[in-house]
Amino acid sequence: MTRLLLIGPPGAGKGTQAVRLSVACNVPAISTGDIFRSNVEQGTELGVKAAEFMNAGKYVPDSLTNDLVRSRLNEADVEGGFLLDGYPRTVAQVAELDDILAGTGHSLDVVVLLSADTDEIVGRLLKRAHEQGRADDTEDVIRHRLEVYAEQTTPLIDIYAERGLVVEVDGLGSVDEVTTRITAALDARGIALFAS
Ligand code: B4P
Repeated sequence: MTRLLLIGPPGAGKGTQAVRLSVACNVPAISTGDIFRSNVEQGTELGVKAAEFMNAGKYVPDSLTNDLVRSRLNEADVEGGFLLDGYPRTVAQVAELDDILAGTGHSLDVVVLLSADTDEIVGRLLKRAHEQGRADDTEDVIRHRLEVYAEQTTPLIDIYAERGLVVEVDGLGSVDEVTTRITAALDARGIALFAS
């Protein structure tokens, strides 16, 4: 019955770790980035609107993002818990999530803050650009995404830290090492873990 958030700069490894933590915590992972990308690929109305922002390294407007998450968090499979990867990313999204959770009578258990320095992040994303050709992984767009993160998402760290929810985990090292660090931090907070 774990409800957790994964926050961190682009390229810190949120998506990579979310897949593993979803198994470790036995909850569905919900990645707003993945949902937007899938809508872009399918050419939906949401995808067309989202692509304009994503390709420029901007956040998709809160109005679009909040509706999407509200409807996803009302689905039956998240009643027993969830992992939100990359949401919330703005102060307005925090308020929206608070409201959604208040409506369900649940609260968050932990916010995992995955950290990584800028050079490492830029290197990883340029590598991903080479491998996957994502439109938001060019160097200029990556730098802009980092600025947007610093401006709009870092204030969330204090908000959740004041609630006593944040565990910071170093995102440098191999994917396995980072997973081990996160699961150890969750275990130390009494979060139930399942064997993968
Ligand atoms: P995301 O999909 O969340 O994109 P991201 O931040 O680049 O992904 P992530 O951080 O998960 O990448 P990962 O480290 O796993 O969002 C994309 C866009 O969607 C946003 O820019 C925004 O426009 C929009 N969006 C999403 N959510 C939104 C919201 N709530 N509000 C508004 N807009 C929103 O992977 C990076 C690379 O590093 C990969 O190639 C991976 O293989 C590699 N890697 C991972 N861990 C590694 C390790 N330990 N060592 C070496 N490489 C590693």
